[in-house]
Amino acid sequence: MKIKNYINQKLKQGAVHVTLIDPSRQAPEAAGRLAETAQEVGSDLIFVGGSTGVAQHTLTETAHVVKQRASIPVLFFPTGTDSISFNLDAFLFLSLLNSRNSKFISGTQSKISSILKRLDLETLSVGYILVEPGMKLGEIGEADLVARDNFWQAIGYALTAEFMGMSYVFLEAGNGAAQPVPAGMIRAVKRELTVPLIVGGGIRTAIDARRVRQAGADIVVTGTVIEAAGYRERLRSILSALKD
Ligand code: 1GP
Repeated sequence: MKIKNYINQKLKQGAVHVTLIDPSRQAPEAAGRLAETAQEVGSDLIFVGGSTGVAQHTLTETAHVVKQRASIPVLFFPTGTDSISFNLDAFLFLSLLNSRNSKFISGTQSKISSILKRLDLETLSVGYILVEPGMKLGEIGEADLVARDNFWQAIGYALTAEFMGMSYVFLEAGNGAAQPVPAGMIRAVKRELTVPLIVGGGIRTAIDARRVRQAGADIVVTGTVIEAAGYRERLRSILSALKD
């Protein structure tokens, strides 16, 4: 419960920001520097993962270096990959609720749950919902994407997650999406939920971040924004939009 408590404490103070580090996008050392910068500008958590087809050794090494360089919690984010990291602070136990393939809903999870139990690794259960455009994650996860104007379907999945006892609901537009999940959808889902709402995908600017936050996102995830030059300033402005 250590990480969950940490997040709860942070949520009492306002929005929580997560920096997603994709191990396939840079060398482990560079990932370590990104983690350090993320922490320095005020990110609350780091997710490592989210890549399609990252080699196990790259993931393990990246996780190791990121953990060394950052003192904020680092969580494993297991989307679209068979590689797994057990050496972080907690494990996002994600179920892709709108997948057509049961492997992504509970199949893969059932193969690793005993290991997680034996390792005594903290798990955070997340109802993961892919919204258009979904990007590569939508393809790999064989998702029946929620249409951007179908607020009722988004609410339906989000409440399903809550009624199933999941700790978080995650509305995901996909890594590298041109736009975030629509503000109207976030607002509609947030109105019905009691568990914290995570929103990610396509959030690149302070304006995006503020819009998503004001619509009701409790936890905001950004990834791509750190993958180009000038990322420190961009991240800083996103953080100030979220924390002011
Ligand atoms: C994590 O997929 C997101 O939830 C990250 O998306 O890379 O578009 O920020 P971006």
